[in-house]
Amino acid sequence: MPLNESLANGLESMARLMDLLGEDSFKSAAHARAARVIADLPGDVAALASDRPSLLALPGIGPKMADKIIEFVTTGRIAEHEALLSQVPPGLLALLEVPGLGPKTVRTLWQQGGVTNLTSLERIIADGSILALPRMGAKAVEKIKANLTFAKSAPTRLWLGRAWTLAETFLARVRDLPGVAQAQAAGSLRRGRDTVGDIDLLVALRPGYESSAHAVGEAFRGAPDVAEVLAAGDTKSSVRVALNHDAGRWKHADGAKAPDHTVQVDLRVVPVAAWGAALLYFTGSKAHNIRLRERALSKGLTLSEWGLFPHDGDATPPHTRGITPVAADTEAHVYAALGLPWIPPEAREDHGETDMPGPWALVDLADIKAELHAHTTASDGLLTIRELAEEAKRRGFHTIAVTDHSQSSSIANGLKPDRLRRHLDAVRKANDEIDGITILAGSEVDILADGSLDYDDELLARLDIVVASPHAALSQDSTACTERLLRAVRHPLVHILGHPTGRLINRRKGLEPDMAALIAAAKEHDTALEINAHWMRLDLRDTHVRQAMNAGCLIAVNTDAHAREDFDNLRFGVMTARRGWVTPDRCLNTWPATKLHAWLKRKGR
Ligand code: DGT
Ligand code: CA
Ligand code: CA
Ligand code: ZN
Repeated sequence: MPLNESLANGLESMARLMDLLGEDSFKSAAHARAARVIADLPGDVAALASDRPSLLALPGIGPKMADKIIEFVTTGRIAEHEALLSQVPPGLLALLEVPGLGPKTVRTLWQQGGVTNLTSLERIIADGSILALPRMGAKAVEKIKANLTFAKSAPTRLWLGRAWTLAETFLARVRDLPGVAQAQAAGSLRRGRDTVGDIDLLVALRPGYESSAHAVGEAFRGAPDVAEVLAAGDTKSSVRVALNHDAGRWKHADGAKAPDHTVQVDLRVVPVAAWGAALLYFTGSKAHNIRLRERALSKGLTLSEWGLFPHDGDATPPHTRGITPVAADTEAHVYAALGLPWIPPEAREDHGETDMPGPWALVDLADIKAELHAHTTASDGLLTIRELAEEAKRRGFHTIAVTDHSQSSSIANGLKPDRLRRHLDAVRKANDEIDGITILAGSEVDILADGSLDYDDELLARLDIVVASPHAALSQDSTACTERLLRAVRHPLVHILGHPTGRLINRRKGLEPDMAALIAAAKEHDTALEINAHWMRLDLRDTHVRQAMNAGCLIAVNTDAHAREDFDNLRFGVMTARRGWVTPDRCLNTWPATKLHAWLKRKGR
């Protein structure tokens, strides 16, 4: 829904600009909130805008906001937004993208230090004049410097979640064309890597439809946002796509329409008879492919993207000589002919997967029956307890945990103890009233810098579930953060360690604890480690998940839902779990309700 998205971006941008201009923080917060409400609308905002009362019925939309929304829908712009933009140097907005630079700091740098862009910021750091500004001690400046370096060296690999959505829009354009038997993503996207270098798509045509390749290529290259066509053959196309900045919940809308990221999308069109071999080849990884080719040779066979053929020593490729392949149509057939079970794409990294006897039974999206980390309007979520529960039920879950933020997370409207007590009552009441799902009363409690928790034990003991997560002090050194996280993992009332490192992909590194120590403690104290499924987080990351699996730990895959569509991120968490070879028995979210609830009750008691 592009109109909703551009309106939400516009309102979010207005909030940012107001912060930069030092305007009333309630006003800016109202715009940020309205942006999220619009972004979360299930329907088209244009329809709503023609009916003012229904617009006013939305949470957080007052008469003035309604006017702005109507203005945008009818004229495509908001005059106030443009007025705000004209007051702020455009280069300043890019500064907000630097991790650790909030609107307040950027405002000080601008108003008092004359900074208008990255270059002038670097200049006042280099000549030391930044130190004369308020709250700019040597330590704070060091941190800005480090973040600037990080921001500039940030890899251009694209987030898994963004790549997935983009791939879907391309696939949808070709999937239903005549003769198309298969259309699927391959490459690192199919393997579920947390970021992708480019997007590889594969289409198979039915026999007799070879000429359809032309139409497929045209539809592919005609996709919206294609900035450049790099290759335009019938069986091979390549384009460059311009992406507008959208970091979801961490979006720093910059108002500007200029894209800040481009990504290449490759398309191959193959005959359906070679689908399996082609999909296998283009899924990779390269290292996995090489392993399979070696295995083929050792069996007197040769493997290519065209199929698995007898190795006859002829240098001309067998598929061009009309030789019948031993296997080519499905991946399973190719693997079987190599004496292997079908290997899940997420495990194809040459990390020992070809030594496994199989069959593989990794955790699957359909296995997930519980969400154990979610926020409501009580803190920074968009859904009420009831809405959250209904959404979870609709998704087929037997359990949803309400885990709003704790008191120290003040920007996320964390709950003070007395407010938490009342919230717990409300959750328990909702649980009594709503059938078909268990609503757990919990908290996402902050792990403070010293490893203590943000509520006392008496209060924590009243909760059905405690997810303990680090949110602040994320540049702590490795020794300090290991101690900090260990304290939380050992705490008898903690069930799950939430997003353990606090990293935001392409944004901030997060903590770098001694993972082996953390994993050993998690195993010893029966504390589950979370894979936060948001594609900006994917934290734990795949390699740590594999370590945790090897050590016998329990894993939780949670979406950390703040809005309805956040539940869709679950697949990215599951892919990360599969990359760590997580089996359903070790993933809390797949357990039957009775087993899960018993485990939660047993812990710490
Ligand atoms: P990326 O795009 O950097 O995130 O990683 P991939 O794995 O998607 O790599 P990409 O896009 O270069 O190639 C897609 C797949 O095609 C790759 O996973 C395996 C296959 N492939 C590409 N080049 C080679 C090659 O030189 N040898 C072999 N065996 N396979 C290759
Ligand atoms: Ca790729
Ligand atoms: Ca590629
Ligand atoms: Zn959190």
